[in-house]
Amino acid sequence: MARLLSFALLAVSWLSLFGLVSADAVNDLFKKSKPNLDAQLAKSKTCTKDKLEVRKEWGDLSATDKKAYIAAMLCIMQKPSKLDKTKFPGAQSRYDDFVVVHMNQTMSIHGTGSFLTWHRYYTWSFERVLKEECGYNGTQPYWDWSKWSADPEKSPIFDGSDTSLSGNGEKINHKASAMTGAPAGNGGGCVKTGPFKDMVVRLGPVSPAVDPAPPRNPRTDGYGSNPRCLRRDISNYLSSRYLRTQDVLGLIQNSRDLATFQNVMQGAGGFGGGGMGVHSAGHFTIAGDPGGDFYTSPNDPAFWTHHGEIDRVWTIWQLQDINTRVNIVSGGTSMMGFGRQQSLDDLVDLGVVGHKVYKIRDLVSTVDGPFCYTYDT
Ligand SMILES: *[C@@H]1O[C@H](CO)[C@@H](O)[C@H](O)[C@H]1NC(C)=O
Ligand SMILES: *[C@@H]1O[C@H](CO)[C@@H](O)[C@H](O)[C@H]1NC(C)=O
Ligand SMILES: [Cu+2]
Repeated sequence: MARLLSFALLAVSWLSLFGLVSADAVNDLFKKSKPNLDAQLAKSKTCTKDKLEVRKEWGDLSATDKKAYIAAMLCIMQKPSKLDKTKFPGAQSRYDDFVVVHMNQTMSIHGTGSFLTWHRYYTWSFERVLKEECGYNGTQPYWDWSKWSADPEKSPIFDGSDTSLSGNGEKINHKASAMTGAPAGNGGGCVKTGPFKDMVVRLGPVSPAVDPAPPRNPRTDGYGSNPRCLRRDISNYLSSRYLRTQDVLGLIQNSRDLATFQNVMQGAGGFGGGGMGVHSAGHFTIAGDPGGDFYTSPNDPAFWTHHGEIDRVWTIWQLQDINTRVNIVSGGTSMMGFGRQQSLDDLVDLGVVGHKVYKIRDLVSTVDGPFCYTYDT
């Protein structure tokens, strides 16, 4: 009996050592915590089960649903900006408004206490604008990185079909990324396939991380109009190392507190030393311009599915213990922990793309405050 038990334990540790976790492991964790979602709903002041919206993985949407999301995104790219044209000449569409708001606040929303809540509200606001200004009926889809981590170019998000968010950039000769150390990917040039092949990127660059460098913006703040193509440099180099099921599972299971969770998620070093957090790994799997630019990354149409997944992973982490993991904030007001510690009463203001200024405490739960959504399992 004891021998059997130790054999079983040995088998388990070998399995995790080799990363042979079930592909459904993260989903299983989510399923097991569903009673906690019900408990959250029972306490919610604003959201009820019958109003609850469900966000799905891109690959699980029907072709019709995918096309509706794509059409709504193309629609807000045609609607006029609500920003002052003299201050933000590069912001010509409603979509661009989102990019400007992210550029403007970049230094206070990454590596800070507001990172998770800010990006939750930001992604939700994008979904809301698609609905309210372009008649979209669906929810914000997410990119389950792990499902496609072996070959992201084959994923339904990046396969270049008319139900994708466009494919890789054209393959051009270029240097390895100075930012991540990843070798040159399979693209690097302009995206020439799928619904966003004719998209015009105008804002930035601000901190370009691609070779060859994009043309410089006419203004030092990056808000000038700098029309150019959408570029990507997708490869499996980062995804096959840092976005596998065991990477996401490890992030959720090994992060005992919020500071650890958000630092590892965004950090240079994952658990087990070295490596890269899932947040950076996702962004630099898309890479290119603006995808690999810290400031202007929302200008790539795949940004929202990436941040949908960031939000989903945080949601699953929160649901493991709703008494200690929801009503909290951790981190400072400026990047890398400088500035004062943030509090739940700090404000999150999305300007022209938000509909209200919220406190961080209003944005910590997906089923309270302005939110009433969850993720499929
Ligand atoms: C940029 O940020 C400042 C300070 O947070 C804010 O006052 C201003 O309204 C922001 N501008 C835009 C366009 O979001
Ligand atoms: C959204 O749903 C409404 C009501 O069901 C319908 O009338 C409308 O055509 C739908 N819009 C889109 C873009 O599918
Ligand atoms: Cu961001």
